[in-house]
Amino acid sequence: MTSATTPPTADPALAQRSIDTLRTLAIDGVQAANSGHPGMPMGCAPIAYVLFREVMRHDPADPAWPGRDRFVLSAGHGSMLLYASLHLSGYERPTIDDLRQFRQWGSVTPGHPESNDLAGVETTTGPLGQGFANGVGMALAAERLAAELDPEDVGIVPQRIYGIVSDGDLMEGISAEAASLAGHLQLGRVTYFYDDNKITIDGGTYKAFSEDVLARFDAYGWHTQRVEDGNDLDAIRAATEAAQADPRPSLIAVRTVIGYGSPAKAGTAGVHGAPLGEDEVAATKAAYGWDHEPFHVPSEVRHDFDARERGAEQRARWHAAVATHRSAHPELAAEFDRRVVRRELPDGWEEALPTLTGKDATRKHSGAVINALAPVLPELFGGSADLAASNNTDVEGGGDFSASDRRGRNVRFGIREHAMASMATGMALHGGVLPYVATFLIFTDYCRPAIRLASLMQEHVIYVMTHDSIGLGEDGPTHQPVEHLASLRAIPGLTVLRPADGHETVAAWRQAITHDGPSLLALTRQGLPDLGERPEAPMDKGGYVLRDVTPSGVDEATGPEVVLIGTGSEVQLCIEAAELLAADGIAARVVSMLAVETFLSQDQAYRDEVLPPTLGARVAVEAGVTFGWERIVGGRGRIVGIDHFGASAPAERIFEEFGITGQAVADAARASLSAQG
Ligand SMILES: Cc1ncc(C[n+]2csc(CCOP(=O)(O)OP(=O)(O)O)c2C)c(N)n1
Ligand SMILES: [Mg+2]
Repeated sequence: MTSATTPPTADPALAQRSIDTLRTLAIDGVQAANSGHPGMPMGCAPIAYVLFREVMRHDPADPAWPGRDRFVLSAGHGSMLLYASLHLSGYERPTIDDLRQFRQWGSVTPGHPESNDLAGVETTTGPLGQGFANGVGMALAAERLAAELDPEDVGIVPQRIYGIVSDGDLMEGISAEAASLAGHLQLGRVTYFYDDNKITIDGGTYKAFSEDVLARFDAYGWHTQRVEDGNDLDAIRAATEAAQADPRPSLIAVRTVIGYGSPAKAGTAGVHGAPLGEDEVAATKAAYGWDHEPFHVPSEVRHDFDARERGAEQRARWHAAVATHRSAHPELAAEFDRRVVRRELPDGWEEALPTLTGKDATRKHSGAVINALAPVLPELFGGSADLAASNNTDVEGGGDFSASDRRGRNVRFGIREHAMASMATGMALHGGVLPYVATFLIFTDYCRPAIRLASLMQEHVIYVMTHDSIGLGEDGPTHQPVEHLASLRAIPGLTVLRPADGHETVAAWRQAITHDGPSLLALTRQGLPDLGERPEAPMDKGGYVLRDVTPSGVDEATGPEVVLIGTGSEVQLCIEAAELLAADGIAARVVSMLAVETFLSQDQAYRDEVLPPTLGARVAVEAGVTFGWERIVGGRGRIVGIDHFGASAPAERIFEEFGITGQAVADAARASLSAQG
């Protein structure tokens, strides 16, 4: 794993002008937008210069080249630093006009970097700490991929992960989780520069942050260094080289000055997140010896910074390594091509999907799916936050991924849900692996910021969340999710799947694997009955008619009078209720709503077929808050749910006490029928 570095420019004055160009572009972008964060780019410009100009292997002509180094701006508020660096490196976008459009409607230069807007932005950042953990996930994916597909280290996975992290990033708990795991797993591809400027929004870090950060990272098993002067390019270069040479992940604390160069504002919180103002812009540019119109890029700076020629060479070297690898290991090369270059699933993988019958917990069915798919989908790579046996996520016989075994299939994330979820996003962004991560559904609260960002980015992550209701029983209300399904469904772009038996669990996994976005599986602890063989295709529509139950003596063609809609463990209650109703001569339809979002995205005709508009009598049942089900049941409908916390007792008793029963569903159906106009 070598990092080709480009020699520094021979003229230190030119390097200085390049750095000042980064600074002035950031100043001008923020000034033009009349909002944004100039201070961090002004302080960190030398770090970005050394990284983009000398250290990183990247090619502006092919920003997604798989062997490139990844740059993560964890302190996403410093977005103009990234945009200016990409521009000066020679990326097609952002253009100078794009920089002028900073933070404007429809621009590729939004307030915080968004990975889907602009090539070269490796991940969407802004919520502090997330980028830190994303980068650790990228390194994890790279390690596994290299061990799996490049056993002789020919160099087809040479990438390293560089990042800039701020005080805020290192105060956030998620970075502690991710750093702890990165140290434990010795993810030496990670090199983070800590923007040690001793300032946050509320003022000096002395107010709230006084630990010895490097001692903390030493204790995590990181290689740590200090650069005393953030403008000392040679010191930054030397620290980078030392970081590359060390097998541990690296943190380089660089003593910087926020708003460097601003006579009135440097070193103060005032320059963190507000334009300098015209007078101070002028004073700052004078201090740099900069006498140009806004957004000016001197031609010699363009030439100095331009990464295209060396990027093309670096990429050519990578292609040569890929060719060497291909002749030595054609099968591994084909696999690399499929997973990393084409990013496709293997032909025929679906044939490995099992048929799961019989009564069992959906978490167990899910474990069976994972193990059936593991041999045919080697990219499926993940694990649990210390609940593997409960979540049923282990690939049996797959071994553990560890510092000494990079081929291990199961990741032991430890009790670090937040970092786990964020690392999964990084793994997906990296490519070549299809990450799945697991914990109890209740602890999606600990994952939520990362799930939200994965949804914003539409990254392909599978969350396996078990123990999905009061049905987990004795552990009680601290462990029983109530509001979680509703709150997860409220996240745009996240598909929440709650299968009702083995057949639906298989369908849910198939959908999660084929859907190029995040999916969350909500699975039971308790056993659920097999609802019978049935075609799979309707399950893909999210909600479908499971059964129409017609009372004896009634013509089937008459159709149902009431629709009972359930998810997961409550679908069986709908069937029970339908039978009770049938005994009273009422025809009921049972709809299984495997994924509400997917159902709602179907065309009107299909939705009307499942839920005929003429049928106002409807009941939805789910062992969680009723919030959101109004959308499905409408004004005359009834909702059977739990709008309060759970309780500690055997599961059956809790369902009974809280009125989540077939009888309650049948009663609600009668109430809905009589409420009809
Ligand atoms: C999780 C999260 N909390 C709060 C914020 C709002 N915020 C943006 S930057 C920042 C802290 C600024 O301090 P630092 O990270 O040191 O950046 P600097 O001011 O040095 O650029 C805060 C609180 C955020 N972006 N993310
Ligand atoms: Mg700071």
